[in-house]
Amino acid sequence: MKLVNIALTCLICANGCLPVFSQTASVHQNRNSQKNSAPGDLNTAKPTVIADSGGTASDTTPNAGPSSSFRCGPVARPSEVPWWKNTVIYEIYPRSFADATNSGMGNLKGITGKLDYLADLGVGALWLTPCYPSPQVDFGYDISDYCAIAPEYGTMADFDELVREAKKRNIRIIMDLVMNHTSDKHPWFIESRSSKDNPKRDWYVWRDGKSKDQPPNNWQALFGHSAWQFDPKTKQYYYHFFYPQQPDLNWRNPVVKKAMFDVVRFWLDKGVAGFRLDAINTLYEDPELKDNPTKPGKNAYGDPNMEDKYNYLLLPEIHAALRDLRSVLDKYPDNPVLVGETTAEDISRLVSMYGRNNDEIQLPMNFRFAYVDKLSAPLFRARIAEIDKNSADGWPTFLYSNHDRTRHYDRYAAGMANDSDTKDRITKLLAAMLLTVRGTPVMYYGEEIGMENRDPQRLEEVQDPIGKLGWPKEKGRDGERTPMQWSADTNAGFSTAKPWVPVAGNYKTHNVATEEKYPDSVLNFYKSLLKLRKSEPALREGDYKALNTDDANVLTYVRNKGKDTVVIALNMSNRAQTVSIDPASCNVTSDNASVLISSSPKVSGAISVRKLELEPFTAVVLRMR
Ligand SMILES: [Ca+2]
Repeated sequence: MKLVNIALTCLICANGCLPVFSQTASVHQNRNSQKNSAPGDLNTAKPTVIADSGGTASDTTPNAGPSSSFRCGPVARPSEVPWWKNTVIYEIYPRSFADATNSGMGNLKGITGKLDYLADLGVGALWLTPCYPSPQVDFGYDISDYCAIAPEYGTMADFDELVREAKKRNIRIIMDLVMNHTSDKHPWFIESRSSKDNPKRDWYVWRDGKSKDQPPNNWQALFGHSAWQFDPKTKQYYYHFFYPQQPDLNWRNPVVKKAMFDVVRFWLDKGVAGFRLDAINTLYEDPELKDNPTKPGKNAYGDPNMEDKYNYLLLPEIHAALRDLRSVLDKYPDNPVLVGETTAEDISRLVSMYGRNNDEIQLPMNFRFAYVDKLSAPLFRARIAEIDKNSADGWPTFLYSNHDRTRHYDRYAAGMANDSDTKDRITKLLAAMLLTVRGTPVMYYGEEIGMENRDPQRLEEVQDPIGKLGWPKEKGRDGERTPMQWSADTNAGFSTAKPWVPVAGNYKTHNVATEEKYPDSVLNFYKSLLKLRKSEPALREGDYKALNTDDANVLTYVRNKGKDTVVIALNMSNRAQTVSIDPASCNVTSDNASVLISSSPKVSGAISVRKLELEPFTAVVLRMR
């Protein structure tokens, strides 16, 4: 799968004083989804779950509720283990999660109505993709008011209720923050484009053309064609890394930075627990506007391939901006967190996002892990190793899927399986890795029930501008944004009205109501893992050590904290495998183990790790005795 970084946008405040954010998302151009697979029976691979009594979860106290006292509170000192190391983040695409008003689109009241489900599932923080007022050119990532709620999603009172009700269930709220750009309908930009001498002219990136009818340079927008838009009124071009309706803010103007940080305070004062930073790589551009190097061939939009060297690099300026942003958060109690949509190109850039003194982004999302494009024990082993012992001593953050990325239920089965039984086995295997490796997992709504992708079938169906521009080569991102599958009823129980995009094909078998009834469902496997994670300190805080590192088929590792030793073995192949683990490699003397969780009923009870037999795509979690 060829992956390309894309940007999405969203905005926060409307009233002159507040800032704008822009968000960049990672998007793929070629998809391997198995979307046409026929829905099958719910999994037949019975997971064995042996409840193990244990300690208590340390992820207990959510961010304090709305309170104006936050603003001038004492500087927060990190507790021994900040909450964001022990939690599991769950990404919600508000438009598709739950529709409380039967409008065909999701809304905040819908999310609030599902908090009991989310608490029962066991996640601790909800990252909401943008729900600010927006013309929806890029589905919320083009923000026209950073400090309000889009009417289609509800009211600020609805948001306050969501924060309040979530807190009662020990769940925090993380907002999406789009700092790179605003909507062209944001009052800031309307002022900026009104005249060359407007006070907000320098809030955006305006330049003269290189010559008549020639933009300032050859930079291309991520969503196709020139990144410069000519404005006839003032006869200058403005810069947009994403759509023309998403003008980039000028982060070299300190007033812009101040305005955006005011937005951050606005939401922290409302009790949010942090921000997911959109498209953070795009914040700064080369001040000399040097042309980017071109490469052979053309992209999905018909433009020359190009290396976005001078408008996408992590220019040094980004680190100072992130440190300043972090210092705003650190003045609030309960360790507010920054989650970053960061670069995947190389590990050093990812690690740099933690900051030299761990003073920038606490949780830069690891897209190098998410971009592993096949079930491969060596590849995943390498991607885990490079971040587990990183030079910044940063805390790892893992994910597979999001609103820009084909659902992994389809991705990893591509080329191997088209039946739901095998896909369920693979998705359980991946769940076991995500929830037992050292770091903070980020789940995408619906992955816990095995939601599949549903790409548009015809151009007329496409909602996502990327799909409209790139059809048919690029079908856009509608396929991973389909309505949450709550039941086998019409529209998957999401809404009685026609949903804004069709539900995915496997909703009859893969939905919350049905899966809750089956002990062996994907949903109940996730729940068991999330519960185990809370009760096993080794899984949350223990060291990570890879075992059997030459094994090409089975990823095996041990997590250890004090006397608590847990071994995880994941057969990533389509053949049965036998694994032999040396107890000494786990710092224990006995080869006796008890099965905590297995995705196969054939591995259960007390066993020896000297000879561990694993069926295809089987995951086991063992406690060493
Ligand atoms: Ca920018």
